[in-house]
Amino acid sequence: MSATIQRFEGRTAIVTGAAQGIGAAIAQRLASEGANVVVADINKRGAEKIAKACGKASFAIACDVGDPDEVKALHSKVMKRTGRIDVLVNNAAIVPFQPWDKVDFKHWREIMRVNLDGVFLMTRASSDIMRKAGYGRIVNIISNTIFAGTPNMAAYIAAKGGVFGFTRALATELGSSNITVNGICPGLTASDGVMASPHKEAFGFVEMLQAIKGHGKPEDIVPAVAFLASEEAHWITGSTVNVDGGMVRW
Ligand code: NAD
Ligand code: 4PL
Repeated sequence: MSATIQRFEGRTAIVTGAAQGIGAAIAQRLASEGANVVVADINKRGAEKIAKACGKASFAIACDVGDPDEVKALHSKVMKRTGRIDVLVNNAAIVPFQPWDKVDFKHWREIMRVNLDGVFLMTRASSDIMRKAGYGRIVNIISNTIFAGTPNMAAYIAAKGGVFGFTRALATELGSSNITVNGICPGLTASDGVMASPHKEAFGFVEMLQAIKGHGKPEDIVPAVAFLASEEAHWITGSTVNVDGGMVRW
């Protein structure tokens, strides 16, 4: 899709987990609307490929969002290169398929480290820069599993529920700095990760629950993210929007 509007001209946007899947689609859309996109991912080569597709104002940074030192290093690099952070999309996550019998403390901790601590670390560092500038847009990618209680994802759903609550709390903390914080809950989406996992077997069942039929694709998630990341969404904060073909109708 070639967007003609340029809502992100002159803006720097960090998209985590953008080497593939939903994050890659978000990164390319923000770039097509003029953003300098920081493609942040633990997968360095994948991130470089997407940064190239985003165009020459964008660049890749290898970063594990759950590692405090790596998150700190990412923020110094971004500030050196662009001097600003206008948009943060917390999209990076592990999307496990883990039957309850296999949910041990090691699994639980790793999911919390990446999917919840990662959101905290990225947001702590980015929002401190946004506060100084007096402008910011934070969009957290959650999941409609927090409403559905989808099987084989207990630790994941617990972490995403944490991000849902954090979105509301942070909206309160950052409102006076002209920073909005909102969430998006995708339903089952044909991302690279999902298509390489047992989750892909669930499309038929999920479609049966949807108000609008079809299989969710990364491109279906992007418009709501871009809107909340734009200047004109200034009156919306602390909100979470389901983007799932009406699966849970929340
Ligand atoms: P994906 O597995 O296709 O891609 C995830 C990306 O995150 C990968 O590039 C991976 O390398 C990166 N990543 C993983 N751990 C990381 C870390 N520690 N630091 C930095 N990057 C890391 O996933 P996806 O399906 O595109 O999911 C993207 C987001 O959407 C996630 O937050 C996921 O929870 C959410 N979501 C996905 C679905 C779905 O059905 N695909 C549904 C609801 C929500
Ligand atoms: C409905 O977030 O929202 C499977 C895998 N099914 O990761 C998800 C649904 C999955 C989802 C998700």
